[in-house]
Amino acid sequence: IHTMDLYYHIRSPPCQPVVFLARHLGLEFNHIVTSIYDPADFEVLKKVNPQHTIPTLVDNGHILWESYAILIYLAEKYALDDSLYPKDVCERSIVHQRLFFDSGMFQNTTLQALLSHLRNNPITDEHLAKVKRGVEIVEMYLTDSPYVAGQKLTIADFSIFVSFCSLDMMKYDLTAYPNVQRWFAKMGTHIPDLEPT
Ligand SMILES: N[C@@H](CCC(=O)N[C@@H](CS)C(=O)NCC(=O)O)C(=O)O
Repeated sequence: IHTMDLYYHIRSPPCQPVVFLARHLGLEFNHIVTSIYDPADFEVLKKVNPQHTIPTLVDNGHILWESYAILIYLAEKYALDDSLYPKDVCERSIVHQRLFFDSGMFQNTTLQALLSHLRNNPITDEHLAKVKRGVEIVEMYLTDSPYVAGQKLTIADFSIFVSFCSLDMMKYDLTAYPNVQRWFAKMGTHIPDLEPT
């Protein structure tokens, strides 16, 4: 079995869903630790991915970046069945809706909030309102469903879980969101060797 290269950094939230999904699927990566702040690493990354973002996957010459595209690729190519990325058109469309919600809004909102927190920069009320709106939307996804896209664990759970890890790291208060709390705790059971992020 060949190994895939993953350009990544442990402290990069967008890398984590990919690492967690790989663990869940039992896949192995050759991890190429890449600090986007290190000029030498940056040059190496830029040769592979002109957009120079991590995560970047290289699977037998096939180069892919954007964590969402990587999650879909890994699930389609390496999952034993279609439960993580359902083939049913309607079920799949809900997974896409959740992924695009994270991609278009929630990942960036939570990532910027975490960065402000870590740098001791003030977070504006407007930004906090956006975080809250995102959290409320996920609480709503989980109203009658154990997972964000319905009855089964899907790749959307991995993405949105990591956005909540960012909030968890900044000690964001989730007590008003019981569905999110229940789901967040359960997600740990789907990821072998979940380390504090
Ligand atoms: N939407 C992208 C975000 C990737 C991203 O922005 N990663 C950051 C590190 S946390 C990065 O590589 N920044 C370097 C750059 O944009 O030059 C994804 O989900 O993969």
